[in-house]
Amino acid sequence: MVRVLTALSLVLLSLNSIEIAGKVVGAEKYSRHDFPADFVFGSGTSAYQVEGAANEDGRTPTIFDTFAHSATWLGGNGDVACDQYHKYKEDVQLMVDTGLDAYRFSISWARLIPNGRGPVNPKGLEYYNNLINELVKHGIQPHVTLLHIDLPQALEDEYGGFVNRRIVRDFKAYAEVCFQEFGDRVLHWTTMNEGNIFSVGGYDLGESPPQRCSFPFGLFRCERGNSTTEPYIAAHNILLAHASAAALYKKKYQPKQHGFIGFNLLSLMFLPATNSTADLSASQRANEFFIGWFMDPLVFGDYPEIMKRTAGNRIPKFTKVESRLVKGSFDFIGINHYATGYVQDNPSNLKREPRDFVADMAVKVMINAEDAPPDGFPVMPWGLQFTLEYFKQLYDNPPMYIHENGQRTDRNTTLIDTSRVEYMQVFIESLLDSVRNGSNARGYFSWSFLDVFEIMDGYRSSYGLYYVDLDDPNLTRYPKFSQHWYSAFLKGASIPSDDVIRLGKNSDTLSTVSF
Ligand code: IFM
Repeated sequence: MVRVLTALSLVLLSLNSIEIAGKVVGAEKYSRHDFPADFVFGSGTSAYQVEGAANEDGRTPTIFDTFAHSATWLGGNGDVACDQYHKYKEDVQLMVDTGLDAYRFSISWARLIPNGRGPVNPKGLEYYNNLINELVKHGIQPHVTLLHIDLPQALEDEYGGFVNRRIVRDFKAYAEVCFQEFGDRVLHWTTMNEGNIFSVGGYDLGESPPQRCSFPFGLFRCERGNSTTEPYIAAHNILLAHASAAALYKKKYQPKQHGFIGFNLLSLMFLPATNSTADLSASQRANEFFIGWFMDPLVFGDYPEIMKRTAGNRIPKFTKVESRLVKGSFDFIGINHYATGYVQDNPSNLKREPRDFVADMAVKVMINAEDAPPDGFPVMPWGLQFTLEYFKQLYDNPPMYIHENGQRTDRNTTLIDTSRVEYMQVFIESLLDSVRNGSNARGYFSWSFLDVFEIMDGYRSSYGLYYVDLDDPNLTRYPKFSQHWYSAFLKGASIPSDDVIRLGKNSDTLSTVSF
């Protein structure tokens, strides 16, 4: 606790030197050449959100399919999505046009090994080999996530997926197929996307796959689950599954393939709503629950003391063997960063019985609505600096990739997404500030390359560099202003640049497409 208090105060102190509220962002010119020469810039998607072909060539349903088909408020599903399964060559060409160094995508476990266990599906193998080969042929690095939400439904049905320890063995076997088949060309592996929000959203709030929760905690009525224990159990099994796959990779594949393996978290970092001691310690507690939950075991081999004390026997204990397995089981950390929250102390939550993960945090979370555009997260680029500084000071500055960052807007508005350009411009500038300040960040991936099927609002929202016309049977992709901007940046333009702005605004493609 003392370690955390001291370190967090240091983080806040170091940020005080940045004029947080009044910082004039986007004011300084920079280019990609200000980043280290091997710094990677890319963009990303995930299998269920982009591939489509849900019922083709032997793929079986996943918990994401089940969720999308039952969550009527989403107004759609990923059955077809952007049809990248059939259009991957076209998409890789768009990546080349954009000038991406790397493409972050995920493998669909249920496409490669239908039902999660057993024989490999030759068609699935062929698809990922084709995609990877196409990327490599064009000099684009594949950064691959093994599991981005879409656990095979068969494993959920058979034994409850991540609430059962059996998932560890099945995940490791699936990972081994990937290392064996693709590891000669894939050098960056991430085992799991957003382990923390997957555990809270899927097992406490029940708002995302696999939609498990229990009354009175879930945001929705769940058919099964236990919000008081399952977020902790799922997280524990996620850590063990990750660490088992990482141990296998490091022992058997890394020596000959020379790649890297990491874990990914959503960094919704929390700051104190006021400068009262209670709120300061509440924000520290919230970060320990949200980030320390995974990072402490990964770096130190055990959960934060405050979590163990508060959750008691609801949080699993690491055996000595497990602790050794998990500790140090990563080469890098992937960070998805969109927003920063403020928290107030809320000790009355601790008087509740029973309690879920959220009540255990004993905070009230607020997103600063004043900074937010009408349809998106607040633009708080220094929140990314805070995140990187936090990881630097508390976790010994591990190699980090910003795996996701981007702006949510409504979908069918305009291709001139100036606000997204401004968003990317200030976040990349903030990243540069962090790198100059000693952060071990190694890369940045915009979310998302295309407008994909979004987990919270289907096809109503958009984060993409390319708009996908869903009314057109060809699902034609149209570059947005943000694609022009990012492309110019990737090709070496100085940012901000009037030329780049003009390029976007005058582009023929941009001005001829209307909604
Ligand atoms: O689309 C999601 C992605 O699957 C996980 N991170 C957040 C993105 C935006 O909502």
